[in-house]
Amino acid sequence: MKLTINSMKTHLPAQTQTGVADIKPATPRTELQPSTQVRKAVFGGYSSLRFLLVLSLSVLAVVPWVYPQNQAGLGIQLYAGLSITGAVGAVYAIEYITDVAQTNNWHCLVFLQLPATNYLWFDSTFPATGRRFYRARQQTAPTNMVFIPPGTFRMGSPTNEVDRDANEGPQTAVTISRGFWMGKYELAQKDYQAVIGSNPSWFLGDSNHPVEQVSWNDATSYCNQLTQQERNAGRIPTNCVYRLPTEAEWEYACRAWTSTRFNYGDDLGYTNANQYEWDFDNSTNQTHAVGQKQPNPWGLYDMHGNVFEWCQDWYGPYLGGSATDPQGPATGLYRVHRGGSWTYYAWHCRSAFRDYRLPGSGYYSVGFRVVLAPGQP
Ligand SMILES: [Ca+2]
Repeated sequence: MKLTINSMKTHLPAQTQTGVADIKPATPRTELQPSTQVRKAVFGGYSSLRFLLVLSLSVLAVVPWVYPQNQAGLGIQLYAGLSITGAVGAVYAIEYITDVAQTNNWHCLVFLQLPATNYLWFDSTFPATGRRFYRARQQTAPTNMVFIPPGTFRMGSPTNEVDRDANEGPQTAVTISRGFWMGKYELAQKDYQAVIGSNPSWFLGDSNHPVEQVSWNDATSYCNQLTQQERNAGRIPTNCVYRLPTEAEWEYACRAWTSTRFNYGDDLGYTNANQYEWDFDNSTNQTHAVGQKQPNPWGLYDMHGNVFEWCQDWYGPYLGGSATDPQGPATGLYRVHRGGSWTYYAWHCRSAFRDYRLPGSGYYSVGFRVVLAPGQP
């Protein structure tokens, strides 16, 4: 594949070797802020990393999370990617447009957690032809959400796991290819009420309890309304969505790179369960305010117990082998919910335990938590 660059010459900084581009910054230059740096790049297609080392134009800019896009500098780079300089662990929204005249049409591709102070990111979704102009905007953590990094894990339980169910296998090697934000807590009644205007929960009195008796349809409707609300307020990147986690995302986040029965260990005698979960043995037959037990290694609370959590997927058997970003069956009768609940014994709150119900009905043992992730590019 040939990189297509039209016209022009530029005045190159001394440390660069070449640079030709027909792209100019879309808006006037502004002052850089020291805390965030953003580069834009444009390139016309590539077929190998070696070929990437040809040419690009990059624009240094500062674009905090909710600010309008502004830019702040111009430099020529020798790679067709996006070079980001920032603090290790900071999360950036990588966005692109295809037309610099349409700066209100940025599409979010990925949330990137910076692995090094200087990091070169490549767009693996780049089409065979065309152009993309990129920017990276540093994000502050959305309220009560934690960043879940991409990675690979073994979904399901091994056949020798104590108290496992048959539908937890065959284990599948799953890659979660893109990072996402996930609710630190099960969605509380007060949060549901704030968006929907009503509270269907059975256990009323403390709005910090998880919302329940929400059907899968109610949960997805909540996510859609929250997405619209936050987009209108400019608080989330363009085309990013709040949604339910896929079943794979849920288990990946629950496990937090653990492979034990629970994300705090195997606990074969269930002697430590009380520290981490509300289950039938300690719940006194009710839900409890979210976040009262110990979190998992990534800071997520109540992944074991309290209420089950609706997932995006239809229920179906695991396929084994390997999969990237699995979405579950294309259709089905039941929707998956995960994590066990106050109505179930501790062994049903294991990381691999699966359960499912009809999506049109609400249940007092089932709630949900949301994720924030890029939508369709
Ligand atoms: Ca739960």
